[in-house]
Amino acid sequence: MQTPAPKNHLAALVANLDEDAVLAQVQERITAGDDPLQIIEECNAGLREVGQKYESGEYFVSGLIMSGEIFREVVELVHPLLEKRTDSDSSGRVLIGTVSGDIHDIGKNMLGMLLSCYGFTVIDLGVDVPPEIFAAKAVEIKPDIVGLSGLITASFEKMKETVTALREKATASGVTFPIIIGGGMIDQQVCHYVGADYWEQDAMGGVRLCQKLVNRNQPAE
Ligand code: B12
Repeated sequence: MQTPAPKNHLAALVANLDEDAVLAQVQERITAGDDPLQIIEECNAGLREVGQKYESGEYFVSGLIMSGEIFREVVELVHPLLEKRTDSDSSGRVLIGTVSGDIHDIGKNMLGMLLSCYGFTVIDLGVDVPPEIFAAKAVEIKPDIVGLSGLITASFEKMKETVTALREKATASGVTFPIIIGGGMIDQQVCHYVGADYWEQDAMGGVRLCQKLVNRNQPAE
């Protein structure tokens, strides 16, 4: 269990869903020249606390949706600074989407926003994406990494179908990319079952994994 941050800290303001105070502090810190990624990390800590409050029954679904909205607004403020720091395609391209039959997208959107904050180009196929669309887009776009999101038990089967379709189409077209999966109930066992290469518990872990995978593909200097 994470220790809650002091009241006026950014993480605590996010955890308390204090939208105005969050945006005011972010704006102040941007003006003061604070590191934008530090701001994102603190907001991410606040989001984890929101998740815990939901699990403990203190927050309802509306709280989760609200926190996603606050995070989106923070990213909007911080993003221009990050764009200045990274050349547009420097970190690689990640194709993401929520698998067929599943419409949950708060977590996927967070992953997409965080990836773009860290300089990745994100192509988001949205929710309820059929396996054949995922596969066709992957072959067309040739991403460095494909990320599948799924929150409901029924998604496991669809993830398996999507991974199979991605691999078949990629092999036939001579394209390669690692497949990572994520979402609330994903673990090593699910990863093994669906045949993905990697899994991650949270979006920040997903960013770190993508950084590792892309660096592995860089030619040695
Ligand atoms: C919000 C929510 C909804 C909202 C979704 C709004 C939206 N736009 O997404 C609404 C109300 C629409 C909804 C609908 C339904 N829901 Co719902 N929902 C939830 C809830 C409460 C929170 C999910 C969420 O957004 N969490 C916050 C985000 C930030 O967390 P996250 O998604 O896990 O993402 C994090 C990580 O997992 C990771 N991540 C996510 N994706 C990926 C991908 C990659 C590649 C990586 C690296 C990381 C990553 O990054 C995020 C940040 O760290 C969960 C309960 C829960 N505890 O998860 C139930 C839950 C997922 N829902 C559930 C169900 C059953 C449904 C419905 C079927 C209900 C119904 N009877 O109609 C429908 C689904 C319809 C469908 N076909 O999809 C069940 C699933 C149970 C099961 N075993 O299948 C849950 C677990 C609730 C429960 N305890 O019963 N839901």
